[in-house]
Amino acid sequence: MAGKPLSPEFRCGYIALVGRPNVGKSTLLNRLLGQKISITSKRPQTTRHRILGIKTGSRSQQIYVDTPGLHHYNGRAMNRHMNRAATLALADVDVVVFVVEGLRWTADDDLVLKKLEQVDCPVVLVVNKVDLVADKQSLLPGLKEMSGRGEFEQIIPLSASKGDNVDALEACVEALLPESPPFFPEEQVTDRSERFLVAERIREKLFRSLGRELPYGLTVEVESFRREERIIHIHALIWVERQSQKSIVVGKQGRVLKQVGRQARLEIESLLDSKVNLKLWVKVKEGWADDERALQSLGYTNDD
Ligand SMILES: Nc1nc2c(ncn2[C@@H]2O[C@H](COP(=O)(O)OP(=O)(O)OP(=O)(O)O)[C@@H](O)[C@H]2O)c(=O)[nH]1
Ligand SMILES: [Mg+2]
Repeated sequence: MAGKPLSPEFRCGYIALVGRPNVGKSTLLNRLLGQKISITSKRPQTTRHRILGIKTGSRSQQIYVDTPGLHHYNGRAMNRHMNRAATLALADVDVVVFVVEGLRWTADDDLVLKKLEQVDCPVVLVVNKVDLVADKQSLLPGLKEMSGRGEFEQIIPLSASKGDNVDALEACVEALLPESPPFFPEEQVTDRSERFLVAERIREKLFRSLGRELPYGLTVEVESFRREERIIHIHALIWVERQSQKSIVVGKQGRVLKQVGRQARLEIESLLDSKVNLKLWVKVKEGWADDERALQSLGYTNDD
């Protein structure tokens, strides 16, 4: 694109990826972009913010918005923040991609469908994880049944983790974008800072290493980020809600924290293309995840 005149038919616009937790929205974003922008895990409620993934080609600039999973929640401030962030992402987009998991339909999918009644842009239904549908015979009637649940521009079965049929989604989305010059420079792939991406990689390793309950009570904050000629020094704080959680995150003789730190450092080195010295501390902030002010100070802001 650089230097070349833009074709008058160039398209550009925003595409929100929405759905209940754990259906594969972030995996799909990374697959569409061909690189890791959003963190993923087998635990629901991994994504906590809106995150842009920008893909610029010769015909279009597709600006995908990854979102937290919409869900019925128990009133905790963090869950409220996540649902609000996902809902806000529906405003002012050109296309909505509603992601569901195989042929399973749950109460949270209904919640998403209800939200979508308020949008007036086209909605594409993505049936993800088709690689897990054992009975392939059930796929066609299953898709037909799905089509009766709402007004969808198209229904696209795919596998985000294997990459099957993702190009069909991209072609569909591209055709639905308005003609417009690009909004972002062609080399920009996200709106998020290096600090944010680093904190997220650390959180991913924690989510993947820790047991079932713990991940929801922790968050990561990059306290300092200092670039030297050949190395970047990063200090990060892992905030937990209770003292007992701190010992779990640290592990026996510091083993868990050490392993998380090593895994995160390797990924961050490749992300930043530099040697990294990563130092992690675990700190307790009582009940931070249900405290609006604590949330704000830890980066969970209203417009985010
Ligand atoms: N088998 C299979 N697994 C998938 C596929 N797509 C995603 N997954 C897995 O599903 C889990 C959830 O994926 P995520 O991308 O984190 O899901 P999400 O919708 O972003 O989840 P939240 O951020 O919690 O809302 C991970 O373990 C993924 O590896 C797929 O196409 N096939
Ligand atoms: Mg996600």
